[in-house]
Amino acid sequence: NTRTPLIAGNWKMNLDHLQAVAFVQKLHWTLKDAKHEDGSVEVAVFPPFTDIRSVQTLIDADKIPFALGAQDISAHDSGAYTGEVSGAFLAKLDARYVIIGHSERREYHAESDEVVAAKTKAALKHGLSPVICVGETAEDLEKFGASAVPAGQLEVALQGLPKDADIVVAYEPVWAIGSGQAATPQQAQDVCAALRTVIARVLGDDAAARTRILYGGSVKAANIASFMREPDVDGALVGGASLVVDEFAAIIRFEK
Ligand code: G2H
Repeated sequence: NTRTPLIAGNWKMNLDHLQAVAFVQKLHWTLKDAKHEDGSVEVAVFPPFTDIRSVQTLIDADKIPFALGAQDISAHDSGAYTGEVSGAFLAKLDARYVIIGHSERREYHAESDEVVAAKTKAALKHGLSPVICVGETAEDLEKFGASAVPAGQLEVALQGLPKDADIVVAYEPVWAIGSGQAATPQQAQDVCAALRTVIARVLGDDAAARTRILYGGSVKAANIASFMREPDVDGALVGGASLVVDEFAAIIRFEK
């Protein structure tokens, strides 16, 4: 396939803006001459909102080839929504991506599939590429198998999108997040293939062939290659391991 692998670092609520700048600078030095420089791998970092301006300034000044993303977005454009952040503001900071419906948002902020769908539309409206997160809990896995819940979540998120929508999908089994226990490459492949079928059904074959589907959940340097060998896994959404320069650099340098 012709999909460019995407290695995405979801920092969650870690690194203030000073730490963020130091981290990105160090990661860039560590990666000098790595393959992301020639565009064969795309690297994106997802800092907390308060860091985005600082990271953007650094990336811009030093011509660092990392894409920038946010961890959440408001479903609204502007107005009386205390504490929320508009996609319009993120776009002005050159953010290219936004994570939507991460399981931690679904769990701690009661984000429903409908909220995820509304935020997905808001992202696209402002020219951001939504990284739509789906995944099953341990309980879902036992009751329904691996694919049913994430496929259902994705189906709702994709309703009404244009066929050429620029989206990314992240499969993150909830039981594998931050647990140290990643899915097996075969499990990840099976669900990512099922998700690609959902994209084909809702948005068509071209969208399915073009859209990158990431695996997330305890990805580290030691297991990245095994996931990247799978035909329907186009990259990784990395949490804990994206906070350690050498570890994240090694993930970006994966060899199949
Ligand atoms: C899943 C993942 C990043 P971790 O949440 O989104 O985190 O790699 O720490 O399991």
